[in-house]
This record gives sequence, C-alpha cells and structure tokens, in this order.
Amino acid sequence: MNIKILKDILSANDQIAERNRALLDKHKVFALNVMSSPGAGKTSLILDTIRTLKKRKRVGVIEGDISSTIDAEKVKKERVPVLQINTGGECHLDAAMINRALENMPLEEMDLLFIENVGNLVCPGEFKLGEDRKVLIVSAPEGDDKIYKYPLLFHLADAVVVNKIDLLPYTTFDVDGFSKALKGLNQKARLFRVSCTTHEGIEDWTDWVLSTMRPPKQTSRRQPRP
Ligand SMILES: Nc1nc2c(ncn2[C@@H]2O[C@H](COP(=O)(O)OP(=O)(O)OP(=O)(O)O)[C@@H](O)[C@H]2O)c(=O)[nH]1
Ligand SMILES: [Mg+2]
Repeated sequence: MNIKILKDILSANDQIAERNRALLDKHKVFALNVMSSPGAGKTSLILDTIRTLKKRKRVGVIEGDISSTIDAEKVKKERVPVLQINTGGECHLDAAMINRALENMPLEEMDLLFIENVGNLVCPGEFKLGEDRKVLIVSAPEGDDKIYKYPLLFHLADAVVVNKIDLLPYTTFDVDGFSKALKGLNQKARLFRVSCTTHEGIEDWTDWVLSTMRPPKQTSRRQPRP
C-alpha cells in the first residue's frame, strides 16, 4: 500500500512537471535543475554563471531551501529576477512548488532559468520539476566516493560539475577515477572541473550551457531532450 501511495505522489508530480515544461516551452525559457549536497557550490556556480552570461542571456533564478532567504539575497545583488522557495522541512523541491514559483516570475523577460534545489544528494532525484537539464555538483572535499554511495543522481544527470578544484591538493579526490566511474554509470553526462573561487573551468561550463540551450528567441525551436 505504501508503495502505491508513493507511486501516486510521483505520478501526480510528473503531471505538474509536464505543465511546468509546457509553460517554460511557451515562453522559450530553458531550465536547469541544479542539485548537490549542502555546500558543494550550487549558489556559487549559479552566481559565476550569471556574471559570465549576463550580457548574452537573460537569467532568472528560483532558490530552494528548507528555510532562509540567504541565497536569494546573494542572487538579487546580480539584478536578475529571483524567487525563494522555503520548503519548510521538505528535503527537495517538487513540481507544484515550481509551478507556483513560475506563476510569479517574469518568464517573458528570461531565456535561462536556474532552479537551485535543496542541498541533498538523494531526494531531489525522485522529483521531476519540468526542467530541460539536470546538473549535479560534487565538490572535491566531499570525496570521490559519493558516486558509489548516491548513484541515482549521478545516473540521471546531464552534466556533472566537480567544484572546488582549487582544493584538490588538500584532498584525496581522484578526478580521473571519478571520471571513469561516471562513464560506467552514465554515458551521456558531461563532466566539468571548475573552481568558483579561482574561476578555473567556468568558461568550459558556460560554453556547455550556451550550447545545450535552444537557439535564440524568435527563430528558435526547443531542442529535444536527450
Ligand atoms: N575553495 C572553494 N570554495 C568554494 C568554491 N565554491 C564554493 N565555495 C565555498 O563553499 C561554500 C558553500 O558554497 P555555496 O555556493 O553556498 O554552496 P551551496 O551548494 O549553494 O550550499 P547550500 O545552498 O547551503 O546547499 C561557500 O563558503 C563558498 O564560498 C570553490 O570552487 N572553491
Ligand atoms: Mg545555495
């Protein structure tokens, strides 16, 4: 019975995610669902990406946290539309939360939407939001074993970002070994090595963001999902 209830919740979530998807399609907004454990660098990567792409793309951000507006305040300083969702205890965002957020965002004025999920390497993987791509960040100090311990998100990701590479000399994180493990689990995921502190690797990352987005508005058609 419990399993049936969980299935019902997930299928209701998927239906709302499809509605989000249709709304984003209508406004030609490309959405990235950014996930990681707490503190791996979701907000830092979003901020660095905004600073790099701001002149070329109109960016908006939905911030998901259990509580506080700390991340939304940081994004607001970049003068882009931002909306904070406080889940009040839930360890992930769901499609209904995003649906309400989208109703309150100026979608006509946006090309690219970052959705920062709640810091968690497990639950966000179960809930589709209507996003175009899933981005997973793992940071060097967390350890390269996370791919074995929390495989679902690594399996689902379209891009995996190893962040805080400036700290690699002080950790045992083996990037080559991690890269091999990722290939074994998920052939399609692109791997990026970045530091949001030194900005190393950020250009490779933002080049991918631009290339995976649809062509500019007016002439554009949505690219198929991988
Ligand atoms: N050394 C180093 N520190 C970083 C890097 N990226 C982020 N940080 C630091 O890591 C801490 C957490 O970064 P955030 O961007 O807030 O991480 P987050 O994933 O958004 O965290 P939550 O929203 O709390 O889950 C901050 O103190 C950042 O300054 C990096 O590339 N190198
Ligand atoms: Mg954050």
